Amino acid sequence: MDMQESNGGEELTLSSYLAIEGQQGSRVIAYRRDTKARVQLAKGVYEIMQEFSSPCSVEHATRRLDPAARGRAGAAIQMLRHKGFLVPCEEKDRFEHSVLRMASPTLFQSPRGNELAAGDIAVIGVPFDLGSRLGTGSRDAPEAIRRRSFDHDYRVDFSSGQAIGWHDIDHSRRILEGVDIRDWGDVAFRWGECPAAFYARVEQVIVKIVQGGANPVVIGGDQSSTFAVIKGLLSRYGELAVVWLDAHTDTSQSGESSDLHNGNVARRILELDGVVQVVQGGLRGYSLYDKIAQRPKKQEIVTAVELNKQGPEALLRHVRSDVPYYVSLDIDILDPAFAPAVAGPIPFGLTPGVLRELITALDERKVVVGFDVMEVAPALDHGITTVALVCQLLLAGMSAIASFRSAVGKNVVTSIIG
Ligand SMILES: [Mn+2]
Repeated sequence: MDMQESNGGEELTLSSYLAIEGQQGSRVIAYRRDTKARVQLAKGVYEIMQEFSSPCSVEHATRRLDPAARGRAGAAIQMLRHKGFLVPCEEKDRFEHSVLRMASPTLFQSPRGNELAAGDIAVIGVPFDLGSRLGTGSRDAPEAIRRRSFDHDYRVDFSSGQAIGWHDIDHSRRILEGVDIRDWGDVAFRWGECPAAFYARVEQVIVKIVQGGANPVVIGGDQSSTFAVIKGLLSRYGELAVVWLDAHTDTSQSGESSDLHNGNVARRILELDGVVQVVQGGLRGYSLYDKIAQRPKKQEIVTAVELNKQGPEALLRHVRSDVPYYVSLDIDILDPAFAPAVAGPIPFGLTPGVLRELITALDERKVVVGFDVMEVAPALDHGITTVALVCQLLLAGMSAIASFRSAVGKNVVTSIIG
């Protein structure tokens, strides 16, 4: 393991959430109370961890070890960092005063991320639903989804420190292998502040994520925040196209033109100069006016019937290969029978299988630079029907981002920043 990679000069210390549970034979059981990550540590690894009882740089700790133990130290420290057992000293204070709040547990029990350790894919929660015209409740989604996500816990190979990913049975492939997923926590929301202040913070976090070389996965909240996410991404990519998966077009003209809510957010996004195209899929049902006839040139619409009948190709034929895509998923694209946890259910929706095949088809195109799942209102769920589904959709979306990253190569992505 290259010591440069783990930033040898930085001081690390033991997480304050660390608990040593006991010993099993020659192994020590370590547990993180917040993320519920439990790891069996070989005695040698445990001894390396103890070097950080008081803050210490990796270089310094390694030097204090037996020469025989030094060779394995890099990989062991990397693994301890991934699991969050070792944390940078300044991390605790930074979160206190920052735009983010720590999430506990993290999504898939992945390690925490921040500006110094952005990861490849950065997860953020947006527990905000004051932009919803239909009803509140999606503010609870980030926590509910993270809590449910333990079914698919993020694991790293013990010796290499690399993520082992997940096996996709239906497509006989391994996804997200070696991909560093980091949960940055929730964008901080303060009661009483004006929504614009919150959206500004969302944008700021996205800018930090892309500056760190990572790509974002966002868990809403209502879909109004997607506007801020896209503005943040434009700071890096300059031009973006959007796949908007939703039962509604979200292009309402009512109210002040400067307003932002989940009923007009797609129109506000269409108005952004850097957005070259918005392909909307999933529209259906009866509405007062014809939403398709009077649409701007860069808005494409694919109905739920077309998607259910023709599959992903109905939407994919509009997707270009020369521009990066952001995928925004309003969970009400699904039929309410499958995803009941929505404020505005509309029948005749997509089946989960069709939605997943659509995301997988986008994955194959290698164009997805960011992904969100919005509008899940856990209080309306039937048990865990919707949140369990969302956990799997998040894996599919992350895989699409990883495919883009591996196709472009990390260095090339960096050069896009300029
Ligand atoms: Mn929507």
